[in-house]
Order: sequence, then structure tokens, then C-alpha cells
Amino acid sequence: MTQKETLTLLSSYGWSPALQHDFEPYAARGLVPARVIVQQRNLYRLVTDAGETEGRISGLFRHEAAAAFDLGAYPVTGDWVAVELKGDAAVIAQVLPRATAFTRMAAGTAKDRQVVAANVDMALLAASLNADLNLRRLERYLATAYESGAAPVILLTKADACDDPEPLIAQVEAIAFGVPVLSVSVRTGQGLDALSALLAPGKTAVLLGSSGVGKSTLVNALAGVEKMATKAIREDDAHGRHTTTHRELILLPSGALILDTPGMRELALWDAEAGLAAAFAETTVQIEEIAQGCRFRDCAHDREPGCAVRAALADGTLDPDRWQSFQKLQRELAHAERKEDPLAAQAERKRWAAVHKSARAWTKTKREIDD
Ligand SMILES: Nc1nc2c(ncn2[C@@H]2O[C@H](COP(=O)(O)OP(=O)(O)OP(=O)(O)O)[C@@H](O)[C@H]2O)c(=O)[nH]1
Ligand SMILES: [Mg+2]
Ligand SMILES: [Zn+2]
Repeated sequence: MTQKETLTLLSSYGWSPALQHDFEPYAARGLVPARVIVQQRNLYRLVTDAGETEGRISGLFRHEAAAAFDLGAYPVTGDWVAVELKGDAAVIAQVLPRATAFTRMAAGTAKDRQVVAANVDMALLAASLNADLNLRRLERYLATAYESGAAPVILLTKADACDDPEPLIAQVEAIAFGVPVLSVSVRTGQGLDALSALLAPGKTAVLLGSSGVGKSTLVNALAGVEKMATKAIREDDAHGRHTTTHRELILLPSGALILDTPGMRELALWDAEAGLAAAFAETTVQIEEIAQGCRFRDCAHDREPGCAVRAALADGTLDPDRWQSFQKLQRELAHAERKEDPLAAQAERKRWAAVHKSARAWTKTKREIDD
């Protein structure tokens, strides 16, 4: 790759020599690469090396995605796509393979699996220090982040609005298992330099969290301009107003990319058992199946002889990231069991048992559809 090529507009959006290499078959068909920066229903805003443009999917694409019963096939914010340029418009012919993907279930069946953000390197899981800090919800965000393949960071926002943040931060660190926890305030500027330092040029971070925690305010502070509309939370219950209604990828002056998302009501199912089951389905089922091949029934998949899980990791059958997120889930369970409150631990065990059960059901459905 020459010096000139590395300075293209698309490379500032994360386009790499490796992606360019994989793109050659599309280039041979006269297609050009683009990244989806806004998706609103069927309308797409794309960036190509020539600048920003409106995009739509081709009739053939729509037909094939519908035939495959797969909502996950459609382009989403963050996706790399191959487009045909036709005058002012760009027609999306193909979604390129995703490095990472955030998925939710739309209605409990596999064909409604919906990818909501793609090719995200880091997940900023935002919770406000001024409202009830819901640790269970943070755990679920963590689970979603692990399953997506993006590296999680927990952002505790509105530090200025909390008199005594230390105990809260300690509680969050206790469930975070080494995930960085950063408290920030847009009012005082606290933590913003530390956050900027985590956001690398050409890398994409997604902001996730309930409505009103201050995601868009943070984007504006990092961008130095009012990129996104923001709105005060409701006085009576400190809940947000669902101000952001679409997902948008923003190139920051630092060269880092940040993806702002609507608060979690729009993504409500991420919070639901079904969504979590979807996220974990393949991992859980795959590992359970592999573990049946272990020599010892109570194998801890550590250093036991004849461990099928270790073997699967060694020969590449089992993805190490998936294995890590599965282990994380097991640690969460163990952690809940250690807590004083035996009822909470029991509830936690029940919750995960339900997740595993629906995960198996979900994968079964998926297989039937795949077959
Ligand atoms: N005190 C304080 N208020 C903040 C801070 N950051 C944001 N806010 C306020 O929180 C309110 C909600 O902020 P938004 O940025 O719109 O929240 P959001 O997370 O984008 O919400 P949705 O788009 O609905 O998901 C606004 O009134 C902001 O001014 C902060 O650091 N401190
Ligand atoms: Mg917003
Ligand atoms: Zn084993």
C-alpha cells in the first residue's frame, strides 16, 4: 500500500490494507467500499473515499435477504459495504464480513435476529451515577459486549451529580472482573482525558446505556460541536426521554470513531432474557456439546487429561473469545453464589438456567431454519 492510499477518507473511518485485500473480488466487479455511518429504516448514509452519500440496498440484495429469513443480513451502522455508485446515489450490493456484531432478538425467533451495530472495537457501557445504579443491568451489558467481540469499558457518567461516588464505583468494580471502570463528568471535565486516551484513531467505540445517562452529551463534548441532540431527563423519576432515535457513527477530531445509540428502550430486548439467550446461544450450546467429549464428567477444562475443550481451543474449533465470554458467565454465577444473600444467588442461578434453556431452544430453532 502506498503512502497516498493510506491517507484516504475511508482509512480515517478504519479502512485497512487487510480489508482492501479482501475487497479485491468486489473491486473487480466495479464496486467501491463504503462504511455505513447512519441507518434509519431503509435509508443509509454512507462514507466512501469520494465523501458522504445516501445509500440504499439493491433489489437483488433485498430479495436474497428476505429469502434467507435473516434480518442480520441487512446493513447496519458500522458495516463495511460494497456499493455501486450511480450518479448521486450509492446502491449497496453486499455487506462485508463483520469483525464484531451486537445482536438482539426482535421477537423471539431466529429469523428475527437483528444486528444493531457492526465492526465495533470497544463497547462503552454507560450508567449514570445520579440515578439508581442497576448492577444487574450492567452485568447484562457486559455479557452482550463480550458476546459481540468488542472490548468493554464501564463509564459511570454525571460524576458531578453524585456526592459520594466511591462506594458505587467499588460495587461496579466488584462485578466488572478487571474491565476498566471510568467515572466521567461533562460538567467538570473529569475523566474525559482518560476516556479520550482509550479511544484510538481509526478504532470504533459504541456508547450503550439507558436513555438520559448522557451518551450524546459525551459525544458532543468529545466532538467539540453539537453533533447530536440532547435533552434534560425527567425531574420526577430521573429517566431519559429517548432523545436519540438512530445509531450514528461520528469521526472525532482525535481520529477515533464513536457510535451513538438510542437509549435502551428502543433496544429493550437487549435487556430481556430472550436477547441474552440469543447472544449466548451458540457459545453455550457449542461448549456444552464439546464438553461431552471430556474424559472426566466433572472436568474443569483446565489441565485435566483428555479435556475436549482444551483440544477444541488448540485446533481452532472453539473460538478463544467465545470461551472467555463463557468463562466470564460462569464467574458471574460463582460471584453471585458467594454473596451473603442466598436468595439473590438462587435467583441468579435460576436466571442463568432460564437463559441456558432458552439458548438451547433458540439454537434448535435456528438449526431448523438453517437446514
Ligand atoms: N450533571 C450532569 N448532567 C449531564 C452530564 N452529561 C449529560 N448530562 C445531562 O443529562 C441529560 C441527558 O443527556 P443526553 O446526552 O441527551 O442523554 P442520552 O444518553 O444521549 O439519552 P438518549 O439519547 O435518550 O438515549 C441532559 O440534560 C444532559 O445535560 C454530566 O456529566 N453531568
Ligand atoms: Mg442521546
Ligand atoms: Zn474438559
